[in-house]
Amino acid sequence: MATITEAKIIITSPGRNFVTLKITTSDGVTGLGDATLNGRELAVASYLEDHVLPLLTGRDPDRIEDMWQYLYKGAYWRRGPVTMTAIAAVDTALWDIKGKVAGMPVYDLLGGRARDGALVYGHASGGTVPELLDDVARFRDLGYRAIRAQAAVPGSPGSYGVRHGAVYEPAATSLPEEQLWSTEAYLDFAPDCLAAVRERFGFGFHLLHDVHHRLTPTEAGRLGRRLEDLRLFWMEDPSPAELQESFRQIRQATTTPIAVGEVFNSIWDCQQLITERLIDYIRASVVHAGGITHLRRIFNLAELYQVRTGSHGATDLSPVSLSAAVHLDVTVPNFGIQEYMAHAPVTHEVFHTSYELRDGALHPSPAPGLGVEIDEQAAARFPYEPKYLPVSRRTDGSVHDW
Ligand code: EZ4
Ligand code: CO
Repeated sequence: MATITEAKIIITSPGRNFVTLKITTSDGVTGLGDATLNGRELAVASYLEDHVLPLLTGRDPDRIEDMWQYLYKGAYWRRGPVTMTAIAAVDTALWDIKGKVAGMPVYDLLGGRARDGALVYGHASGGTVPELLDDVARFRDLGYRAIRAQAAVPGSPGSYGVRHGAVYEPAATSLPEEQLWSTEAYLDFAPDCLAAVRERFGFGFHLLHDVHHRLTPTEAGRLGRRLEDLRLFWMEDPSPAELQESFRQIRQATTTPIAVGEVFNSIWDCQQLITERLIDYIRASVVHAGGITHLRRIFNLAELYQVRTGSHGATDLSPVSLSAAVHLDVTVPNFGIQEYMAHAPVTHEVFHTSYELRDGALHPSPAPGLGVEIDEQAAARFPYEPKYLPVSRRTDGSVHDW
């Protein structure tokens, strides 16, 4: 029996911060897992370094489900983003190792491909509507078949999702930037802005929009109703989702499809949303929802209720978890779409990937495991930089959901 002989944490900042777990077995096989929790990176690094790595040496890397149960139940303290991201890193690394040992890509370990590639959506944005339209045109020219559209709201400088420079990266400052938010200005602007996209480009592609948790269920229902004729693929994170039953109100108000879940950590965060069909797409990710093992459980539950998948895939999810997501995406029958913000070129100096974007879809490579390797010497050239996500404040100075 092979055993785990070494496990280490690699913290690196090629373009942005990433925390990566690398596990090595007695047979010399290595596996990678993403452990990046944007803005709280070192908490997961410590959870792994101080409390999980000492448990790994000598254990059997083949027993992935047992490891998951051991780390989840064995901690006694359950769920939460830090714990679940740490478990995800171990889980993902063990799937990578199992694939390499078997000589199979992870999608074959998961039952084989149910589709050729994973349809992705790109992020178009603009400081003005004309700028947004130019950016949508750029994504159309690149062959994207699904595009998310976000633009700066006049009178609300803290609009979510607007790119400054080449890459959209909200965790950009060494202390949290405080941004001004006006729900009224947003609700006045968003329907006209999205209508301008359909007017110029028509309906021959999927159009998505991210509300980023900023509306009440009443406001979200009103927005969804106003957007119905634009036939969005989805309206993302219309409201914060701690109160799962609140989505019933949004659901009853509109037929615009609803997606939620990028901040979820476990199946229990979305159990009611799924089993009562309060959403159309579940956005939980490999890295923040307990790894391939747990995300597959969420996706399988969703399948029973005709809820499709739409995994989070912003650039703060490293190429390791993006690759893991694509391996899982191509196997599940209820796949919907995969978010894809291409990583900055400098990120690929550290993470060597093998998935490919073709015809608006990501295709995992048939290489054994996950098909991602880390260049540790390159990683050492990019030391950790403390960076925080912004904070939203309403026009009266009170804190709002960012
Ligand atoms: O704000 O990943 O749909 N994508 C998103 C992301 C999140 C970031 C937070 O770290 O909402 O851009
Ligand atoms: Co989002």
